[in-house]
Amino acid sequence: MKIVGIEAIPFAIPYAKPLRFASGEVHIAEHVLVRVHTDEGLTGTAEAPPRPYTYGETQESIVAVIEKIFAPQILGLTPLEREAVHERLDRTVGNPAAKSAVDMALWDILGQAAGMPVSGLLGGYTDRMRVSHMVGFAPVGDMVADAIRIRDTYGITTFKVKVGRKPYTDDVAACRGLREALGPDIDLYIDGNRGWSASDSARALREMADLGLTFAEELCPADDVLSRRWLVRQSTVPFIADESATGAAEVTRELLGGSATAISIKTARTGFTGSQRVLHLCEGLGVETVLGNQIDGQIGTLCAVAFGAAHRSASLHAGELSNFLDMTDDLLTEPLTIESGTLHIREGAGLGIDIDPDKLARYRLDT
Ligand code: MUC
Ligand code: MG
Repeated sequence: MKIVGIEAIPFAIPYAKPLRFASGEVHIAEHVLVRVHTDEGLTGTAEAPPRPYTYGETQESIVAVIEKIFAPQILGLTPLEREAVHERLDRTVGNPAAKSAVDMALWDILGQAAGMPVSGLLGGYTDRMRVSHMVGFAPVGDMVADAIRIRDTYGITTFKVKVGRKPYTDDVAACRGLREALGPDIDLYIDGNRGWSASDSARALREMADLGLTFAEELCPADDVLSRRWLVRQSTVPFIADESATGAAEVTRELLGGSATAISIKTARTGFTGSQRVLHLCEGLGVETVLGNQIDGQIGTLCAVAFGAAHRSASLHAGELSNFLDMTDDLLTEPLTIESGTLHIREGAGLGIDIDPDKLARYRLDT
């Protein structure tokens, strides 16, 4: 079975509720639907969500790199030759979302060809994950109301609070408001998207010492090398590297350099193949991971839960699988549902991604 075509289809779906955080904000999901076609009629599907302010990818750059650079290099290979595919994709540095979508679409083909779910092929640990929800910047009262609505509607009891604003005391007040409103049984952790200095981060962590946070993520830039190590040494909770650790080599550098003590794994950034490398590296080093979210739509979320549920260590903590709830619509024929704070993988062969043709026609930008 050979790869005979790759489509990169840009589409745009507005958010009902934009997400705001220290390194940017998202009002419209301007993603790319990636379809890999084979000569035996199987099609693998995945979604690439560009994050321009983080990795420099845009919707246009993803379409261009797939059509002009990646497709010509991998057409004619078989979906089993994943090492050869990655060798060719990795001649080009960067472009993580574009590479990941191609990788996950290839796994979808493998699952369909084998008649088995991708989650089972990856590891088959369980069929579901507990869900963690991100609370973006807003006045404290709105953040609290949002978290209560999400808890009461979907049964979600883990929240990642976006921090990194100046003054840092606004974020401390927001976290305190959330803890007071939600009570002691909720898991709360924070993500600064590099917005604070190391010294403000240290002060904020001290002032929130009584809030029972479970993790602190990317509070200050990893490029502030010595001050970040200084901060991580004094953190009393695992310090997650997210955008500073986008692959196995960076994960190794950040962990061995003392600039992180836990790792965020995002299938939108490392696909299934690279995410497995990172996960196994972390397992070998005895480092905790959290399944992150690159503000994925439902297709990306289905990929993320397939990966997280496949692995014991990836499913220990709640996975960030709920950003799609804030979108006005999506492309799946059968929408994802979160109940009792839990999201299930799709049974059946491959990833179980079934695209609604009318929705794709409505939201695609290339026709
Ligand atoms: C996160 O964990 O940082 C915001 C930017 C991005 O790339 O992902 C989100 C969430
Ligand atoms: Mg993050």
